[in-house]
Amino acid sequence: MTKKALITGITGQDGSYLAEHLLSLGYEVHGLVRRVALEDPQHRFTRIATLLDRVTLHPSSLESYPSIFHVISQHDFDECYHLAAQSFVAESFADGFSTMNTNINGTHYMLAALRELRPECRFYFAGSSEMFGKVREEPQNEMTPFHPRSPYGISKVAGFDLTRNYREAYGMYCVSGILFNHEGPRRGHEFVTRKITSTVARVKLGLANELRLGNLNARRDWGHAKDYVRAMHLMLQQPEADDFVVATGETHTVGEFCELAFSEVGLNYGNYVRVDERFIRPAEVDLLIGDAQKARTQLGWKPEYTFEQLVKEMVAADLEAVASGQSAKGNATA
Ligand code: NDP
Ligand code: GDR
Repeated sequence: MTKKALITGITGQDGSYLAEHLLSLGYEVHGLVRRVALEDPQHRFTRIATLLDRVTLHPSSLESYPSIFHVISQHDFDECYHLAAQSFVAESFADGFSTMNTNINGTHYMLAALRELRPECRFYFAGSSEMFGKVREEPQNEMTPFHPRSPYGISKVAGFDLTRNYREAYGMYCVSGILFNHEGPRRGHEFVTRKITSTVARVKLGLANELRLGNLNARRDWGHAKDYVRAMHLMLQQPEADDFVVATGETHTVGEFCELAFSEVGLNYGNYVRVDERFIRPAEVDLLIGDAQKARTQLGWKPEYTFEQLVKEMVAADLEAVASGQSAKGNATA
């Protein structure tokens, strides 16, 4: 029997890769999208442009319980991947209230509607390494305590707790992936990796002469989004619902990412990168490095991309995109 999956946030980086992955496995894929997106498909659906004839999109908003309830009432979904969120940490400092509202209530609405209508549907929550924040140990695993450092991180801890509570209180199959940073050519331009690789391309092509960044010393465990969506799917195929850390186990500074990305086009990053106070956060997460041993052992998951391959692919895609004047959201075929 064909399985039916609902993806919230299908227009985002992860949603687009996950939709492709599930389609390749024979799933019937549905996506929850904002009504404004349906009205402006050329700009809003760039990441899923090549999938539009193979997925069913439903207008809804994370701020509206009735709209979520209506979508879930229409199909007997087997799996639900709740990826939609205000996902930019810096924006959560600018407007913590709307981040909290979307991320916490949105998750609660999804869980409540599933409990009411589809209690057998398996639920995945997009948890984050930002929940570890001011880290208590290195590397971080499923037992590491949380200490979030931003409204975004706090909203993800609340989503994680809600997900666990629905599992424990109502016996539903609800899991959280604690995913460390994952990137790729479809990454939003506001995130540091894409900001770096798109500027590298513009510098190389003579369209820019500097890259203004905040904290160059922050360390992140960066993987490739294509690898991470495989883990999301595997988490919903287990005999028992459980939470998993997904990470590469390698950490690099923002400065090291810059060095490698500029060197890909034969340039020295020191000649272009400037520190700009505007991009320094009120509270920073200094160091993230994940221990994904449990995912490796129990899910049989491991990343296929190396850090070097990730940077190479992103720089190459941005060189091509900038040269051809492509849309800011990235090429759906990348
Ligand atoms: P993106 O920012 O690329 O995508 C976010 C998605 O959420 C978009 O589809 C966006 O829709 C949708 N969305 C945002 N607000 C609303 C709303 N109010 N109503 C309906 N839809 C909304 O994020 P990623 O793909 O990178 O991440 C996916 C999830 O995983 C997020 O929850 C993120 O917090 C989490 N995460 C991501 C990690 C990463 O490194 N990428 C690591 C750990 C967790 P639209 O296109 O209309 O804006
Ligand atoms: P992050 O990703 O906050 O880890 O959240 P981001 O790429 O925004 O920042 C990574 C690190 O780079 C530093 N930095 C800058 N960041 C941005 N965006 N712009 C800059 O100019 C800049 N200069 C330095 C940041 O301070 C930070 O230390 C991402 C998101 O995808 C979340 O949704 C997800 O949960 C986490 O990863 C895991």
